[in-house]
Amino acid sequence: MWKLKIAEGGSPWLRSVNNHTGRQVWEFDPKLGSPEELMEIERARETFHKNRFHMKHSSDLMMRIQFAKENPRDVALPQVKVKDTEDITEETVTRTLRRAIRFHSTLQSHDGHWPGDYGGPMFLLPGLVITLSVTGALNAILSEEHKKEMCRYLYNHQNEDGGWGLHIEGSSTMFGTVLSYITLRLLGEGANDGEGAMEKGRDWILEHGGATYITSWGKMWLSVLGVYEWSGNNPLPPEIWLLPYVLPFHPGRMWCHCRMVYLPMSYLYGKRFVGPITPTVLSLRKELYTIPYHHIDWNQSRNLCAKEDLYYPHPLVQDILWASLHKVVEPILMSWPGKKLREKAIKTAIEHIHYEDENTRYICIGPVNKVLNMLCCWVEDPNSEAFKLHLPRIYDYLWIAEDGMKMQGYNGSSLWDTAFAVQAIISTNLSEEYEETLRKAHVYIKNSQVLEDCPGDLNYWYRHISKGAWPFSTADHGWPISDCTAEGLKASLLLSKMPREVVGEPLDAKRFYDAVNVILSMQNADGGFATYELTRSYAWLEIINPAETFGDIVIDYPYVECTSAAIQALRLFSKWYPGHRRQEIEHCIEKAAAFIQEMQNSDGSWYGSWGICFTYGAWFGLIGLIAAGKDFNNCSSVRKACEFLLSKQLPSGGWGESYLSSQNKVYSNLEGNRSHLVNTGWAMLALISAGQATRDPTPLHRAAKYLINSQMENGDFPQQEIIGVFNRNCMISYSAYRNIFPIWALGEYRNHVLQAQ
Ligand code: LAN
Repeated sequence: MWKLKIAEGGSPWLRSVNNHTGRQVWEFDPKLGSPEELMEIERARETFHKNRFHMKHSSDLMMRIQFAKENPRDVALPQVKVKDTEDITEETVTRTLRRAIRFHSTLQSHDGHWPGDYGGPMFLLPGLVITLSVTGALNAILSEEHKKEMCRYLYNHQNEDGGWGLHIEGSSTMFGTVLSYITLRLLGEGANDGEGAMEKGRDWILEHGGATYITSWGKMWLSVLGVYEWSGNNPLPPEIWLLPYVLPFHPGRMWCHCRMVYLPMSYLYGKRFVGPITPTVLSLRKELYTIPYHHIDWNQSRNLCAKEDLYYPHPLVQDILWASLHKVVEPILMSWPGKKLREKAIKTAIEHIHYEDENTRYICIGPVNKVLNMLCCWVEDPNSEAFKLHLPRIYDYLWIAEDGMKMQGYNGSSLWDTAFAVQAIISTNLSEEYEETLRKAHVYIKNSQVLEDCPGDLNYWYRHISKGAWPFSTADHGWPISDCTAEGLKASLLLSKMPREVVGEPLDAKRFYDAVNVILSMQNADGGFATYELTRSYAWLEIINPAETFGDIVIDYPYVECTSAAIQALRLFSKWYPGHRRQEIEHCIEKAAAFIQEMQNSDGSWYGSWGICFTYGAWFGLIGLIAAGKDFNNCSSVRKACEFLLSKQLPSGGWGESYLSSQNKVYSNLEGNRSHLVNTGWAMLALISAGQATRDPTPLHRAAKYLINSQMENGDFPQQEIIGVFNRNCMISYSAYRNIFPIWALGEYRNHVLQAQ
């Protein structure tokens, strides 16, 4: 049976700054599991498989089954429901909350965090499997059980038309389909296996023009594997790293995720690296194309992209730029004396790769550069220590649920979920009943703060300060993020005001000051906050975004959420530490609030945000303004935002946004106008903070009813549609949100709506 292990090292090649706090790794042990447990898991798998076209999101049941065994709950409180005609009583809400928090507490791991499935994107696992195949490490790293579960995952997420999407709920794309198909083949599936599934996948590819129509990132992966020629790629010259920083398109000015992904890509491109040509590779060359491989016009293929994949089409200037680089500059750099420059650029690139690896303890900033960096280390030297240090960190990205084994979008979302869970529990005013949970969470948050800046000259490495920041996942990952720092700070400030015999020692004031310092250092001149760094260049740079499937990736844009989180954290901090950098903080908050108002659309909504656009934007937008001292009476932005939200409430009482909201920047309900627990939670939190209860509590009662009635027998809430998003077009799972947001919203509802009546 599979078992989730928390905060364990176990390999001499693993490095950690805090004894692996937050590390989550699944291991297979054939000796584990009673027949009943194995049956329960099998049943969960079968149910998922049976409903897979209709319910594409798994419910993270492998972990939940394990934790239910490990942390049995004391006597469960009986369930409560509210009838349509009935009013909600305080007793009902309190009971629902107790049941929900008790349940959620059983999902907490011993190091204090809430582990969970952070899957969703379908293009991540292929990068790993291609890298492992090319480096010959596949069988050493993936057991037969791993491979079986990965195949299960891929088959489970094949769409009815035979293709695969960019993410689990997306319609089929060439990027998703070709990569998933290849991954299955590399994992050992034959071209006609899967009871017709492989054939259907291949048909999808061929009917849509063949693999030359894959997006640019796909072209890169295919070239590495040897099933596509490098001359069919648009140039990714590593020489860009040698240019002066004053140029607006210097990679040091780009969004760190974009910079960190194109860095190893440019190394591989500069070397034109191709893995060993195996019989499978030769066979794939035949399987993926409509014409014989050696007849393909690679120059023409550079700019092909299936219409299903095209979210951000290349503007003409980009095509001209790539064509001139391809035809004029590349030939120079590939032959003497231009080659000298190429060698220098490649050396610079690998230096930056090593720096990133070392300073994330080989986790890397995300799943894409993780595997690309690992590949580059192997290409540089297959026997290198760096490659060995990379290998055990692969498991940090793998997660298993009843739909199979996937590669996650990060090495977990642990700090983020823990900071939210703490705030949710505290909001209920029932904290004294959950002391143990809060104490453990406190330990986790304290252990996850980043204590040092990265080494060396930060400017040389294009790095912002990190000391005092909180990351999204673990301290070993260590990249500082503006809103994670803010949420970490808020949660630890709240905990510092609780009795220390109960929740443990508070953080030293100095560590709060460090966090405040990070937040203040991340404000842009326009008042807004981006994600990991200051915004370092211009939005027009998006014209050179070559990734057809992603929007808004080139620079780190300021966002309403990050800005709002900063306001809230600074406000809370100032309340309890009024003497520290007061004026700077006031000034920062004022500018940040102005930015939030500036970002609001004329209909009162906010987009340009990370979550599913509108309800998430409204939650942060409104709470930020309120924390900055605006209110319904003195601020028209607040009024407009409330109106906007109220206009979107559904007959079923809640709110439910489709991922199309984010893609199209137009508010879109879920199919059938269904409500979604998480959207409903966000909308309630926003409205309650803006004083809706005193104006007209009816919409809040209706929403609360929906939340209460959705609770399941065991205190859990059902998993619904996928809720997170990045780069406009790709969805990502936040598996703890179905528990956190009903608790938080009902907590606020209990204290600010019911008790205020
Ligand atoms: C994340 C995860 C966390 C998230 C929040 C902190 C919630 C947000 O408020 C700011 C943005 C951030 C940090 C974020 C940005 C995009 C990420 C890093 C991700 C969604 C996790 C995975 C995604 C990353 C870009 C995936 C790799 C794909 C590429 C296109 C490089």
